[in-house]
Amino acid sequence: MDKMIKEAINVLKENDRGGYTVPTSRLYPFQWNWDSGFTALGLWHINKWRAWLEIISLLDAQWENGMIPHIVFRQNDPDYYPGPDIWLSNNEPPTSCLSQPPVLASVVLQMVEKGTPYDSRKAREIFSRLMASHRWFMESRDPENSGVISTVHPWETGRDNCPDWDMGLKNVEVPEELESYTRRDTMHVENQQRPTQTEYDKYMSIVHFGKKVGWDNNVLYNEGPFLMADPGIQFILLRATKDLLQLATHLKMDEALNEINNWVDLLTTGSQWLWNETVGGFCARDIRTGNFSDGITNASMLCFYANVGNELQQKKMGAHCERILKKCKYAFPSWDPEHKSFDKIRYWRGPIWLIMNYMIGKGLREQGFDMLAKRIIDDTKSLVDESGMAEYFDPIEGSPLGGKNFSWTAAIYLEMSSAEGSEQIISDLAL
Ligand code: 9WN
Repeated sequence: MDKMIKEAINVLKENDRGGYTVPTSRLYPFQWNWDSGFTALGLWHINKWRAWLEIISLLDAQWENGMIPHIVFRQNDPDYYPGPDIWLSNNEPPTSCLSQPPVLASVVLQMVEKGTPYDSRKAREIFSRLMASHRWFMESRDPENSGVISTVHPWETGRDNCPDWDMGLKNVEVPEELESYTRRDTMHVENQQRPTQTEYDKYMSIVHFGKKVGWDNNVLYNEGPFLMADPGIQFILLRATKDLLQLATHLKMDEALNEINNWVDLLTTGSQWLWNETVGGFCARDIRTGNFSDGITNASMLCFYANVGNELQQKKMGAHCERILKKCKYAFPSWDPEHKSFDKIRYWRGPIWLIMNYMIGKGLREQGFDMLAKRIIDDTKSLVDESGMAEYFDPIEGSPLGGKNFSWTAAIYLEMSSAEGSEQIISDLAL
């Protein structure tokens, strides 16, 4: 255990690029949005100031309209495609032109709750930035004020090639003028563990469309090639909004309370639109056709984290959780192992992601599903103890997949170890 704690600390130190952390070297050589959020949780146990810096450096790239971009390019790097010269964001620092699941307010609240008066001061400085980013989601990704948050690109969901998006991607046409390109990801990770070429062509086609319309969010919503609702973004945003409310109360930002309370109500109502009666669970949904995805994912399980659903719905989700755990040696797969599209090694079509486990475990515990929470947290720690700080893991074999020495894996390991009493060991080993 001490050995792995030391290794986790080293991973975070090695991936530090001076004020921000890359997810892993070579494969992802830039700063990613939700990666930095989770990484800050781990850094906090090593160096509190450095944890705040992780968040401040990400917010430094926030757009004027409030959007926190999904990638920040502080230097070019030929190891990744598509880089800054493809996105052409026309701002400083250059960024991608989409966002990612908004975990920041939850991370900041946690740092403040566990922290010192100094942490409250920092949070006060960044509170209005967080408000602006939530406002951006509520306005740009839900222009109809329905409480259902849309997403215009699978990359924005952070669960890039999950079968949830297959139906939406089917309608994306690859334009003839799409420039030819060379993928870099498959030079670092085996093909079978990454999205397919067809999926990549569609990802790039959406980027092509976005650029053509100057990333106008209204056009993307009304005419864009892809428009789906993601239980991941919906539940993470709802949880983060509730956390923002707590933060506002704690920091005495009373003038913000009304607006945040309205968002909580709206998102709670909108979340019901994701309930798929046929599956008996929360699923992704195509906003234009109303068609549902038919699989339970690790994002569906975030209903507990957001505390969404009535008693019966949560009971049904608990039953899905139990059923799925029985099918896997390790928890929690990104796609239902009993579904025909399950693929235990291909990225978001089966493998386990520690950040998702962290949020699922937390939610289950808060809603009183203690046994399920324990299984998920125990499995998460075992995966790292047995297979190291991989990007993702095979839920049947437990083997490491994707990139190695991964920042958010290391960070979640530290966060979970600290929750179980290793706080002192971590700070001793961090010296
Ligand atoms: C595209 C960095 C990111 C994560 C995402 C994960 C993967 C990128 C990619 O890596 O996405 O954003 O190139 O595959 O899907 O969740 O933030 O770790």
